[in-house]
Amino acid sequence: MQTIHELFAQTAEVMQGKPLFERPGKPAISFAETLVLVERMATVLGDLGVTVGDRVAVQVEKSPEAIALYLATLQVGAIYLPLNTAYTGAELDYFISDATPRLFVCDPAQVKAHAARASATLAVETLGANADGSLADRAAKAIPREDSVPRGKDDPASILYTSGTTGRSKGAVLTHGNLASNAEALLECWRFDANDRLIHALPIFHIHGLFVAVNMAVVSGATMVLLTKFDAEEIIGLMDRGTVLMGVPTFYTRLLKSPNLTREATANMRVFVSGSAPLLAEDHRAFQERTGHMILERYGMTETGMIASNPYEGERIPGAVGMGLPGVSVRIADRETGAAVPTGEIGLIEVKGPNVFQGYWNMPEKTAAEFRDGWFITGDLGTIEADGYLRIVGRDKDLVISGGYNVYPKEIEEIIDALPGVLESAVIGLPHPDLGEGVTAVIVPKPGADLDTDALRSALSDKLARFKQPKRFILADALPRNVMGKVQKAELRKAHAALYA
Ligand code: MLC
Ligand code: AMP
Repeated sequence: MQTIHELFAQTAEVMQGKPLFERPGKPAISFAETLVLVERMATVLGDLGVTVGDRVAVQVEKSPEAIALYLATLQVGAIYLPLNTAYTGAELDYFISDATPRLFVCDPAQVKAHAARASATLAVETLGANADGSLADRAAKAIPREDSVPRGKDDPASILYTSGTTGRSKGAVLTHGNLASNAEALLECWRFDANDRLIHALPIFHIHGLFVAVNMAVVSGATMVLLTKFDAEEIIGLMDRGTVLMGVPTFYTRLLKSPNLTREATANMRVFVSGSAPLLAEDHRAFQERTGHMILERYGMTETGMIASNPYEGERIPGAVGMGLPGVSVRIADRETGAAVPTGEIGLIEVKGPNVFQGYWNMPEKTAAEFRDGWFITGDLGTIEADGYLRIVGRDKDLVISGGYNVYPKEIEEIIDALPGVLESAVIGLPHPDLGEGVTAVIVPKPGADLDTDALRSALSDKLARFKQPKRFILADALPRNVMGKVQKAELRKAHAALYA
């Protein structure tokens, strides 16, 4: 098999001077230039002692150099570990102690906070959004390394942390085979090729922005218009030369708010892809009415990459996520017995295929618990109707998805419960007009305690990334429980459904 790095290098030889990266107000960077940058970074990684199987942890702003670092990590056979730029120092401590990386790359502005992490086994370097930082300086002087370390399909390429419903975050280990097979399936499915210009406004520390968007572009020879953050007007302005946009549902909710989103503005666009969270059927219909484009919704997960997609040709159904990608099998299983359920009935969505991850880093029991007869249990509830389309109807796992970011209530509840004056808490997702779901904490104070929501908010600020912090706090006398003593979150969601309306 060929790795994503090898596929990129091969494409770069063909594409040569064609732009891979375009950025507003900055010069374009071609495939050939990027290839040299990747090869220089590969030399630097070697100089820093990074060898096969070492982890390279990266918490940097989005830039072509950050993507080059990702590709260089694959080239030298190391394992790429991207981290959300919103993570706090406390959150980083855990990822670094669990993954024991050989190298940690952070933003130059953060180096003071992280310099003390450096040790005989961990190098700390910096990389900024403007090709600055110690790693960029080293790369500028390095001699390009052309050879790549041969890797097989089962060799690990990346670790992405995803929180669990119990306890600590788990590092999902994705292999070279996972990444390459998924990119190839998506290229075929969405007819994506070197003629495309992808408007890239997603972060590059999750599978959506990195293993879907970036991998597809670097392998196919497409050009990416790299934007540092989502800005509806900027994106609409770029559509006259763009062909593809990939986004979370919040992108589409926000685009629809602009009067400039019109049929004319989107005339050059070929396809709008949505995923990472449920797209509202009303947004789907409104987008079609306004632009004439049917958004193409797909379904994926960190542990599996992309699983299913509505067809490029053929009917795209609002509220459905389509069929399994080429080579990917999807089934609906009974929650208790694991037996396949009859057509149209609700059960757990389970997945098998070359896209499914190898397991959680150093957690064999947790890995085993999420597989049944070779099928990976997604924790999502769905149906496959007689039309063959998969529809996601809910979640068996306790998870909130806010603006496309996953937030695990358990992690937040544990931190809130440890605060003075708190008896217990329940964190829930409530319908939110912009983010899909708004993270909300229902808190029961200890008898006699006088809880102040501002104090609660500031107590969480250095412990949790901003997107995980509750948007609202609700004080309650007690939490609703069933006869087994389990907190009834569905009841809480019903009682407070209109909080953000
Ligand atoms: C930002 N904030 C959020 C947030 N994003 N809060 C909750 N949920 C979010 N998703 C915070 C900011 O820190 C800020 O806090 C405040 O909210 C307002 O910020 P903003 O300027 O409105 O946010 P913006 O930068 O516009 O970001 C919103 C967004 C972004 C939706 C564009 O969150 C985003 O890019 N989401 C994409 C996530 C993603 O890539 N998911 C893919 C996962 S892969 P304050 O208080 O400081 O002002 C996956 C698998 C699959 O799930 O299938 O793809
Ligand atoms: P993550 O763990 O961040 O990879 O998030 C994966 C989860 O996002 C899935 O298990 C689903 O719950 C959710 N998800 C992804 N795509 C969709 C979609 N199109 N519709 C509904 N939920 C989705």
